[in-house]
Amino acid sequence: MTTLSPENLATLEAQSIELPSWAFGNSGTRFRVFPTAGTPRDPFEKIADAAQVHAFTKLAPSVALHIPWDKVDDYAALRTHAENLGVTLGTINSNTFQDEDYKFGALTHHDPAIRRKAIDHHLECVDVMDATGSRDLKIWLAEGSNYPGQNDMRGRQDRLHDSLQQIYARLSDEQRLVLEYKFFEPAFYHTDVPDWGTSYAQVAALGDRALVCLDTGHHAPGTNIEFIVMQLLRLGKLGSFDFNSRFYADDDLIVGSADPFQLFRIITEVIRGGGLNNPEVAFMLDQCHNIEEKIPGQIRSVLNVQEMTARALLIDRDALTTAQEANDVLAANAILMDAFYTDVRPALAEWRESRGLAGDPMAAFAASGYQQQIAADRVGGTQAGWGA
Ligand code: RM4
Ligand code: MN
Repeated sequence: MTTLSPENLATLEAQSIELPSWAFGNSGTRFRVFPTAGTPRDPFEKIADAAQVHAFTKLAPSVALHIPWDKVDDYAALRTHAENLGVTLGTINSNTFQDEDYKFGALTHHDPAIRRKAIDHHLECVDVMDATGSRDLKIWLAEGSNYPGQNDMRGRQDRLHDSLQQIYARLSDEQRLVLEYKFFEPAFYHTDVPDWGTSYAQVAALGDRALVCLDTGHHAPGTNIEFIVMQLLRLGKLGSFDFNSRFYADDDLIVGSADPFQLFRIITEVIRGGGLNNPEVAFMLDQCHNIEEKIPGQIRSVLNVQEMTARALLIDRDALTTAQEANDVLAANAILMDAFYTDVRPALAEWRESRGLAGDPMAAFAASGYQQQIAADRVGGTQAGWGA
């Protein structure tokens, strides 16, 4: 059996992955949202489900919230509830993609009243962050146009800068703004923050506490995502990951399911660039479980990240550098592939048991009875963003 060195195990023990509250709600495609038994009825129940993932894996100590989906009257109570369950509240996600007023833009809108409303929504998100103790405000904008000539792209970029500046000015010294990019959808002709370069240009103009969020599902097919990871780390501007995987568009499938090798390559660059277990680089999931069970879906996800991290830690860096500098193409590639093809699952299971965890968290959760309990207790829950 492959063994993991004490140094590698210490690294793995320190790993933490933030869960998205929305992963626990019902979601679907634009065709149908299939409900599941036991779906949370409010944000408190979403946190309870997320805490299960952490209890069985010790990998997911925080939960990201989405406003207004996770709006509550008393954020201090939500925070205490989370802490009592052994997790904390993490990144606050703004939402300017479901309001009639934002049909033609929000932070980029040419109408000052609508732009003001969108900025105010973000200021309200920072109020929430103050109450929840969250560090990061994550902004993803559904803004753009569908037809050439529809909008003045330059004007929108200028207004975006102004809007972001007003939001950034509201942050405390400990808080950060992360700007997520996505190459298309819901707009199909142009998107206002389509790529890492645009996100970088916008956040660089704000200051040190503004960084880029890289969602692994937000690139054109064939994009070398690990190159972008390398570059953002090199520039000190990689603030966070939204992990998920995709076959076609923004599929939001379980991370590492569509292309485990891509996840391995990304984590390899994270390690190379000093981004692993670095508080400056948040690991988060951004996924939806449309047809599979949600809590096991999240458990599978964090285990996939852990497994690929363990494999990437196995790369013999010294041998790799030697091979690279000797221009030994095949040897260098073989060193990487040896690590990738190593099955670390038995070693991870043994290590989990040595820490008092179940060797197989998926099986342990299934045997715990939690799923049956929530299916019986929670009737009519839809807590989700879409089609609820
Ligand atoms: C977007 C984007 C955001 C997420 C929403 C739900 O596509 O990835 O990160 O907050 O979906
Ligand atoms: Mn995302």
